Amino acid sequence: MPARLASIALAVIFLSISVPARAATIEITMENLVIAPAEVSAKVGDTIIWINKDVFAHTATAKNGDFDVTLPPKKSATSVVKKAGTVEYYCRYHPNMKATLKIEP
Ligand SMILES: [Cu+2]
Repeated sequence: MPARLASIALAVIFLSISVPARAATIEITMENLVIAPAEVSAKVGDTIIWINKDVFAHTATAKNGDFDVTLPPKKSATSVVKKAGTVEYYCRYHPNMKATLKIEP
C-alpha cells in the first residue's frame, strides 16, 4: 500500500508541475541595425528578452505607445507582454529598424 500511495503522490506532483502552461520567454535580437526575427508571435504573460548586439543604443518603441524599451550598446533588457494585439515597433534612433509583435490573449 505505501508503494501505491507513493506512486499516486508522484503522479500528483508530476501533474502539478506539468499542467500549468508556462509563460514563454522570447528573444529578440538587434544586430547590425536589424531586428530579428522581424515578426514574432507571443502571448500575454510571455517575457521578451531584448538583446542589443550592436555598439550603439537602440530602442524598441511601439507605434501605439504600449512599450518603449531602451537598449544601451551590448546590453539586454526584459519586458513582460501585457496586452493582446498586433504591435508594430521601431527603433527611435534608426527608424528603418522595424518589426512586428503579434500578441495573443
Ligand atoms: Cu537603433
